[in-house]
Amino acid sequence: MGTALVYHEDMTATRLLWDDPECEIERPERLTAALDRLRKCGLEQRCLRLSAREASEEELGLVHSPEYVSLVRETQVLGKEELQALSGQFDAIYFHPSTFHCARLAVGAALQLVDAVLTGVVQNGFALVRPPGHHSQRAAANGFCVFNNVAIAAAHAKQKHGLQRILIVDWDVHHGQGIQYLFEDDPSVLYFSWHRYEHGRFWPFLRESDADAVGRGQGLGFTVNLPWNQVGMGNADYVAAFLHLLLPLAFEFDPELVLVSAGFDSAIGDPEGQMQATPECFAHLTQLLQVLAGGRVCAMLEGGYHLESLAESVCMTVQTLLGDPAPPLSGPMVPCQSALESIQSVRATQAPYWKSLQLQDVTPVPTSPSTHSPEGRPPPLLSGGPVCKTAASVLSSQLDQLCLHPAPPVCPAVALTAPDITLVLPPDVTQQEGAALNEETEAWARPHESLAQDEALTALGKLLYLLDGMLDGQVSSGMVATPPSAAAATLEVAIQRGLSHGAQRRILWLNIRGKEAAALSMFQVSTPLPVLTGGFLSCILGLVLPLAYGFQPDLVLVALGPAHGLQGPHAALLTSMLRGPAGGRVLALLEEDSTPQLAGILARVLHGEAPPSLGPYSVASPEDAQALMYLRGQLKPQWKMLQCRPHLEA
Ligand code: Q9C
Ligand code: ZN
Repeated sequence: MGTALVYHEDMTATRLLWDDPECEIERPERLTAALDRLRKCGLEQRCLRLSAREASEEELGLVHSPEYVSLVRETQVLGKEELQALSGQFDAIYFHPSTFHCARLAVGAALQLVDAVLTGVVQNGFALVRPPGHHSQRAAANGFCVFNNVAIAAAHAKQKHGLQRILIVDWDVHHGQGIQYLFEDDPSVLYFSWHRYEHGRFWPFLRESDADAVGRGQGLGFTVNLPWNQVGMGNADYVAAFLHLLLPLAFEFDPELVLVSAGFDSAIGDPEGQMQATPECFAHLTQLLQVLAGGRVCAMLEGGYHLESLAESVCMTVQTLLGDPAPPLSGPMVPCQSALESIQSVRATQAPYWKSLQLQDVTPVPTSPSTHSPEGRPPPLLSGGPVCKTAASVLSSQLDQLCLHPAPPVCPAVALTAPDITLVLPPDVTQQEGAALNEETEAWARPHESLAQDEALTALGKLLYLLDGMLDGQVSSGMVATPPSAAAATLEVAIQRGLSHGAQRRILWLNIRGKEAAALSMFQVSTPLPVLTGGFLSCILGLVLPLAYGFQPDLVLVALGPAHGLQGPHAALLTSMLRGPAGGRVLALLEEDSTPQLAGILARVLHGEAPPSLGPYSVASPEDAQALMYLRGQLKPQWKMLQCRPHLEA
């Protein structure tokens, strides 16, 4: 199942016919620049191209009044003076004789995309459209938007496809107040928008763009506004907003479809947004959304006025929809204080409506955890104790030393409590899978008794071959199965090999194998991995991913031991999400008695396929929540991506 790209050249027709400095940035080149770049990068060719159709008036009527549709229809025959006069009746709007046609194509493109995804023609897609839609209201054009493309697509998904839960993620830098108004009392549409707000001093200057607008009636809690009160928000701020706010709610909501109001005026260089997030960030945001709704993600273009930044960001989004790994993020992964203030304020405002926000950070971090440590006292920080006795005992002294380094190359973070190898390789190297048993493998194996048997040696050879391929950039991700008796030694060799490969490497090692000795240091974290969906997700979103995004590893090693205790969908979700911070370089190490189904599901997510939905949300147990809160509290000073509130109370 592929990715659709919906477009029609006619949408370049509408343009500003008079002088208006506010409106001149919304120009035809926005579409041609994006499309040219998609072609140059070979991305357009990889998509299923769909030509946009015009939406019918009945479809427009799903959200707009008949009078308003007539008003726009009649602009087709107006002269320039009349168009300008009519445009003046709205805020930041220009009409052109082609506006009605273009705006109907934009809506039609959104509808075709939703239909293609919901009928299983494609997995996901992007609608390259103008005019944009998210400011448009039932009876008003606004902010360059004529018809509300995304809102009509959501109404259509409900009406024609019977969907009951649709998530709209509006990452445009402006508040999509049009979408908010249209769904504010509707609990079947969860609307999330972040936007430049500056305490109300930025367009559209609305009180209802602030964090305390949460919807009304049945829709209470289904409007989520994240106002940015400063410009300059960057990659760390956007990723933190997703991990600590949007994703907990989104998993709890469990959408059947994700619609993205994909405006790129929130990217670096944009004159409207004045933000700092790089185009790669949109690859990460896309990837983070693809774990929802079984990967059914439909992105529709909204704003984005810096042509280079827009084009590159569109490419990043489409490339990620196609399943490619997201490029690493640049810059320090440290959210700014203003971003944390905003995130914390929305979390507090929304907490009454969402279980996933409760029990987390609503009380001060306890000084003594009740359940975490077997001895009933907190494990000592920087104890340097082994993460896992079997696998890590030999490494622990080495790790202790590494902990002293300012940029330690190993982060064996988060020791959370197949028959032959399945390789995820580009087609041209798949054939060589058995070729790696050589002298070097034997040399690595020699110190380990458990690696003496042929079977273990063969697995090690394959692992080393894969590891080299990943670190050289020829292989994106991989999976290896080892005999259980050789697992610990194989893991150790993998880490040492990874560290000794070329320049300094950072490896994030997740060792998931059941009960562990409690251990906690800046670079060793051990915690039970909760099995309830809520506890599992808070552990992944609140601990594992922030650590991983903060650490920015060159490689993630996920070792699933015999007692890993994870259900297939949980393991798939974790593996899939770990591709993000590692540029896709995830190596899964399975012990051979793992089920073939698990190997299959992991192979698919490592390939870029969406993990299956986890299904209905079940809340974390108080013990799991407490243990997590304690760990986060201990690690927050060093790992800034764990923070989701400013540190004034510290
Ligand atoms: N300098 C979209 O991005 N002008 N619309 C704001 C502040 C209106 C933006 C002026 C911006 C409309 C879809
Ligand atoms: Zn915008």
